[in-house]
Amino acid sequence: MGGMETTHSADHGIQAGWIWLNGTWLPQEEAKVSVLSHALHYGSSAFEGIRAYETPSGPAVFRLGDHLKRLAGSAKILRMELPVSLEVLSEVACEVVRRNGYRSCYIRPLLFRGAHSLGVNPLPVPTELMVAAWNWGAYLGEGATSGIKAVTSSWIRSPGHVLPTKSKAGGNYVNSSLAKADAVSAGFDEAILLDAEGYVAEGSGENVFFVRQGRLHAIAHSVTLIGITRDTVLWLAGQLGVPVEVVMATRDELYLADEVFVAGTAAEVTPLVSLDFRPIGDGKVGPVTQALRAAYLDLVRGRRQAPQGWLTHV
Ligand code: PPE
Repeated sequence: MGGMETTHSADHGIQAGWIWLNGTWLPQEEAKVSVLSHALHYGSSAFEGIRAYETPSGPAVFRLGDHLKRLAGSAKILRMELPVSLEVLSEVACEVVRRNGYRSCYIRPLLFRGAHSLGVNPLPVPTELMVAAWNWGAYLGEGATSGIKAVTSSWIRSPGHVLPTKSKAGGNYVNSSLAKADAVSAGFDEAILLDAEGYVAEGSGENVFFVRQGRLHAIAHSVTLIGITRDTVLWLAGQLGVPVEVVMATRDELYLADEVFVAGTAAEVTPLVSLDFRPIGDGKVGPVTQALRAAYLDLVRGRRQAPQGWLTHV
């Protein structure tokens, strides 16, 4: 810990190969937008983060339909129009995996207001759509298996009457980025943000869970993104016979928990071994987290029976 550069987070240099932009497949170097794009000036965009995994029957996208439904929801909240149907978008998401020859990858659809007119009013500006994919390893570094060190951020999760936290709006991520940058500069791997009332909200890019006396506690949605991984983890807990509660929690409830972990598409299931300089439990990855993480990785890789529609083979 200590230096400005110290972080377990991987260097996410992007090699995206073929990118789909407004209906055309382009090499990364040619997939460009104008510096006058509305989204660049005002954060008027919405995105998704989806993973495809290698399964015994070839690459498959995990919960593609649910991610695209959430993108449509983000668009609705932001009064943006999806330029193509979800069926077309679903096909493009599979094609971006095939065309780039990935066995597994991260898929990023991005809806954004392009270059038409500037000024805060977004309504005159048509929405554009891009889909790219790249290799994204462990989002939070080696800590994915050995556990990460997190810190409660001094940045507060934007309340729902400040920003629409149920949309994956580009602009919302100014909040996450501020928290993440401070955490990383202070030598931590991730930031946990509280809401305006002081309750635990979420990580900069994940939902938060904790375990106490064998019961899994998920944080209530309040001002958080409705995580698809969170939903998957709750389903898996049911499968594994782990009792579940959905709660509001203060930061000190996390200090007293036996286990704490964060979950998201990029982060998958990542254990916390310390929070705000306090070890979580005995400072090692706990058994419930371990079991859920293993079950999650089996599920996404087609090695555990998944509900209908969760795996889309490309
Ligand atoms: N909260 C936030 C703020 C968030 O960004 C994510 C995903 C989640 C919760 C979990 O959502 P889900 O992926 O549906 O389980 N964060 C995405 C972006 C990360 C990034 O750095 O970019 C992701 O994990 O893809």
